[in-house]
Amino acid sequence: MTNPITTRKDGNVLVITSNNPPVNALGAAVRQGLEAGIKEGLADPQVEAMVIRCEGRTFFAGADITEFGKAMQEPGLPTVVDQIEASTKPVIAAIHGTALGGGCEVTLGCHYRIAVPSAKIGTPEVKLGLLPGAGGTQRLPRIAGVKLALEMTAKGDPIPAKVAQGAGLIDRLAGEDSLEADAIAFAREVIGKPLPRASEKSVEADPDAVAAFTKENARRFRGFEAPAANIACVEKAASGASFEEGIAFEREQFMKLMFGVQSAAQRHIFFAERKAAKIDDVAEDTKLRDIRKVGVIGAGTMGGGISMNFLSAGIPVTIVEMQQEALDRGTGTIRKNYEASAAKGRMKPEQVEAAMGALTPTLKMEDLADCDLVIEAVYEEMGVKKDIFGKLDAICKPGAILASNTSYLDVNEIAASTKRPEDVVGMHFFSPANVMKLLEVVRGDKTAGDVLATVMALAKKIRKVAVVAGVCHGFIGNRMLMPRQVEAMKLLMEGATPEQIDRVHVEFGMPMGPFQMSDLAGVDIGWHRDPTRIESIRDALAAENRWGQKTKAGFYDYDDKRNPSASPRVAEIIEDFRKKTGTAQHEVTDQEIVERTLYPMVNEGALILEEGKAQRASDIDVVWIYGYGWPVYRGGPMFWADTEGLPKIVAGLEKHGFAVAKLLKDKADKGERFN
Ligand code: 3H9
Repeated sequence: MTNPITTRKDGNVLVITSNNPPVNALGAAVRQGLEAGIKEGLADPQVEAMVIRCEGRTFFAGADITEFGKAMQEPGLPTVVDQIEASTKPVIAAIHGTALGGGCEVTLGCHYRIAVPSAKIGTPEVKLGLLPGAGGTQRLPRIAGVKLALEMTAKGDPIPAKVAQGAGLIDRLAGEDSLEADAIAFAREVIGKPLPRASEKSVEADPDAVAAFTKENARRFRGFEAPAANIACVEKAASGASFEEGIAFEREQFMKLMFGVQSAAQRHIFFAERKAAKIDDVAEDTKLRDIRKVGVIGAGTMGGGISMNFLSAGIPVTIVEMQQEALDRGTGTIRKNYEASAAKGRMKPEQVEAAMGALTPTLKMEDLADCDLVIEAVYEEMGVKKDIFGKLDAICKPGAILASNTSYLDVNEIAASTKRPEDVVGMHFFSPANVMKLLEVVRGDKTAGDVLATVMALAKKIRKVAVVAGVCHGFIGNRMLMPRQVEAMKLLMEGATPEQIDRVHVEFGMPMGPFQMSDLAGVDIGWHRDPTRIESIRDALAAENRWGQKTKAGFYDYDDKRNPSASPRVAEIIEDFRKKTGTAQHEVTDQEIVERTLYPMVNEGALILEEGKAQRASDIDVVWIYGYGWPVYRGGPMFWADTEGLPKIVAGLEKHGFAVAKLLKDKADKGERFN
């Protein structure tokens, strides 16, 4: 393997350059090279200062995550950072792209930092269930103060170079195209000056910062272990402890997190998300179709949300409705949503106008003739969808991609209503479509490889995480939701309450439980609309206009601020059904709820894999993390099953009389895992 680190002398400055594509991760060879580079600079009497820089698209994006969990090769990153800081000749970090995690820590070890204005700096370790373990939690508060150190470490979002400069994290901004030269010039300026070393600084006291920050973010951090560990490390730095004591504490916390289940789960999702973008039988270099203009059919909640994704990415959208009133309402909602973002400071007024200016509302399907991609987002009825696709076939230009936002229906049947089934694909967005990150890309039997590849690439452009699913009822996500909802209803009949079942799910880490979800989505979804026909608890609720949050009553009662409370009326309805059906009652434990609502999801996931409807178990995990809010620290249902132990899942399913999927049973018997 060639050495990723090279050095060259520019007069009295040694330039140490890393070239380790794609993101200059700080793997063993890079660390060894950096150590050698610093030694070379120190040993060479002609060298009076050093610059550390990177080739390629970014400065070091962090430690090499693929090395985690394996035996660490020397030198470790903390040692390298210490060596840099201890240098008796000034070392300057020259930053472009993103200096993240260990990359940020390398810069904190340097005596000075210069960055291009477009660069970002941050410590995202918390998103991997970790903390900056190469001195970052101790050096950051010493340089940037306790408040910013808490923000950066416990939340993990990078900050732009300009903001970092304001906080003292960046000493100087370089020209966008002259970083190396500017860094060398900067290095020459500081030769002979006293060396500022972060570890020698004291932390400015900020006594209330930790308590205030913890309180402010309690909701955001619920269930996660890493934020508290990051906070504890910064608190240690602010406690008056010596740098060495702080580092020892940081190390102890880091190792605890590193070998914990949560970090393993979060690292799994980091790679799973990236793997999901790869389609096993479609070549990575497949030529993509050009998508310059998108059409959306339907200006309802879904169609509007879908349109916003493209408008926000600067891709013009033509939106079609049947009636002027619905069209006006839909475009009005899009504007209102953008203006709300602007009011919160997330967009500039001119960006709102630019997005709205790229939207063409129309009542004529014919106006879709020049679109490169058309997404149908009308209600779920096969007849209506087939009619629309038949018309699109006649209207759209050759090569246009025709997509359906269906969440359940057979994409093959929809495709068969056109003469170009190879151009037809499912693009299942999740509501609210402008917010939720997941996109299920449904691959029909005849969908062309370049159509799939184009849609996957487009997903990245509109900042979605895309997962390929095969055609089956409900695809990956909704198909797995079904057994959960069915069992939740059965548990109600057997003695559980909606509050108990929802609480168990929320304590597990889900944003809401099955009944809270029903109330949010609408209890009347799929209802036959005959109030005299009452065959289920749902029918009874719907007949009484208990349609969920929108009518302020569903499985719960709601006040004007949509705060839920247990409903005595619902308890009566449930009791009535229990008696009517003569369902045997027993005390339902929280553990039984887990076994009967979550284990069947794993079982369904195994069936989906068996049938080839998902490419890999990690794709299923990605669907549930980004589409339904499965807690990322549990790594998705299939990863969670692995951590619980597959034999335990199988035993639980058998105990409750479920038919266990063959793949799940086989894996459990062989001691294998899904991931
Ligand atoms: C850390 O630093 C711990 C230290 O504090 C303590 C040590 C003691 N390692 O995302 P992309 C791969 S923890 C290994 O698609 P983008 C990635 O898997 C680390 N591989 O590109 C992908 O591979 P493939 C803290 C990595 O342009 C390829 O690079 N740092 C790493 O959309 C391209 O990635 C972080 O958490 C890595 N660190 O985004 C930063 N990073 O092509 C993590 C990426 O085979 N990285 N890869 O699928 C990122 O956030 C983004 O990758 C980045 C670029 C923003 C840099």
